[in-house]
Amino acid sequence: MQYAIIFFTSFALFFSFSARSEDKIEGQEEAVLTDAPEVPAPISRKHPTKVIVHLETKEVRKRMADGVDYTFWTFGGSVPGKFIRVREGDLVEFHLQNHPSSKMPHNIDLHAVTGPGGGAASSFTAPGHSSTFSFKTLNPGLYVYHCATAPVGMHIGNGMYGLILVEPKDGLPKVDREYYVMQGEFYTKGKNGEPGLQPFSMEKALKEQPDYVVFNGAVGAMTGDKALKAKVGEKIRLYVGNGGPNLVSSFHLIGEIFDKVYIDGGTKSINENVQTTLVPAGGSTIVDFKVDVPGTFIIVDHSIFRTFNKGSLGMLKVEGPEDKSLYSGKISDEVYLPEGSTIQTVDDVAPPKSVAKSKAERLTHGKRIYENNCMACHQAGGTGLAGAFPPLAKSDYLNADKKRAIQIVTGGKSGEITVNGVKFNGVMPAQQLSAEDVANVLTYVYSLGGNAGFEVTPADVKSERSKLKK
Ligand code: HEC
Ligand SMILES: [Cu+2]
Repeated sequence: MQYAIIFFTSFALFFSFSARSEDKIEGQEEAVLTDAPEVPAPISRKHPTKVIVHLETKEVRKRMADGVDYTFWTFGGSVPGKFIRVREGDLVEFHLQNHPSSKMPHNIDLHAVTGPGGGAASSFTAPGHSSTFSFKTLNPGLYVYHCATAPVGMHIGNGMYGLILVEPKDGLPKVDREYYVMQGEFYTKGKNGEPGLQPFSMEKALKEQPDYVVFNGAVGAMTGDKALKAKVGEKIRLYVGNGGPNLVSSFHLIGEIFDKVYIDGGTKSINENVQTTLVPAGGSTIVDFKVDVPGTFIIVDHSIFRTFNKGSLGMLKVEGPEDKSLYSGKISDEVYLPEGSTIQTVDDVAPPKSVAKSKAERLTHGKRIYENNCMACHQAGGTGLAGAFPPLAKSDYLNADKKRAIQIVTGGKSGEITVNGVKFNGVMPAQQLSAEDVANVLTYVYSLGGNAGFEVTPADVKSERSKLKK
């Protein structure tokens, strides 16, 4: 009996001790905060800790689009605000510092907080002041934070939002790269593209008619040199947020499929094989996907006018070897002419601008057509560009066969060719020119230094074109 009691108490002790050590806050650390598209490194810690966050609100003039500036209100100096990464069970000691140059008081409502206002009331901070409050991260997930100072819509509409990730105790599955992407829309006095410093338009915000819908705070924030990068075979994770203030995003990656979507940024409901996922205003999602083929993949809000007319377009550049068994690229382009239909010739669609009455006129018209249609690739004077575009001046290939030249201009050309002993292997697109224009441009090309000086007539072009269609 006595043994049994001793055994039972030690058993209970053991349990309460181990439970406590799991949840006990050990030590403290300063949070590493990052600007989009970077994400702080995953947490390797196996225990909760006290995490100290210093976040500064600042009103800054920055680029919205080329030639267009905006006074953004920010968490940390840019839109979206700094990415915060903590672990489930951590105690976050939050210091909100409002820069002395601010014109407005600001605060923060973190959707990860269990407590009134998500911290808003406790963090209301006048310019040149700093507020402190703390909270325990009870629920894992990806959460939006934003300013909640009146007028709330205006503070959010000026860019005051960001993401905080509360990693589950056991972490998230490992991936090769993680990025931070956050959508938001802006309402400006001037219409899209109107240059200068644009003020906020309350009228358009009320009507929910933004001039700009962007990822990471500006048109082109994730394009060209600033595109997200990856290598073939890697697993990518995007932490996606939507600051709104009004629009819901139809988040989509052209040419990829999300292998996993953590719906609404939660940790329980994971959907698989998703094309487009909704990200509500003030909400988030986490998407995982493996990149299998190289290329530039376009990140969009599939409410598509926003993408091509208002700015919500980003890029993911994937480098690595092609895999033609997964994606072939264009294999062929042939004439498609169902029985009974008539051919609409280029002459119907694009009639010649002017008809030449002599070879001399052909040459003047031809030069103009050359400058508008060919020079970008074949260069002024037809010199070509080493490694890319074959020369047209003094070209043995051109002079060898007039009919072939007509076919190339009207039908395009791909595959390897040798010009003056040098190999080229590019793609020349078929030129949408009338027979008259093709005749003029080729007559001009044949007149370039070192060439045969042939005259090409519209009749020659029509005859070659009819062969092309068979
Ligand atoms: C977008 C770039 C591009 C444009 C525009 C273009 N070409 Fe080309 N062209 C090429 C490339 C690339 C090749 C080589 C194709 C290959 O490797 O099979 C080529 C090949 C040719 C050739 C045969 C090679 C040679 O040196 O003789 C001719 C002739 C030619 N182009 C004429 C023209 C004319 C005339 C125009 C304008 C009406 C034109 N091209 C517009 C890219 C272009
Ligand atoms: Cu604010």
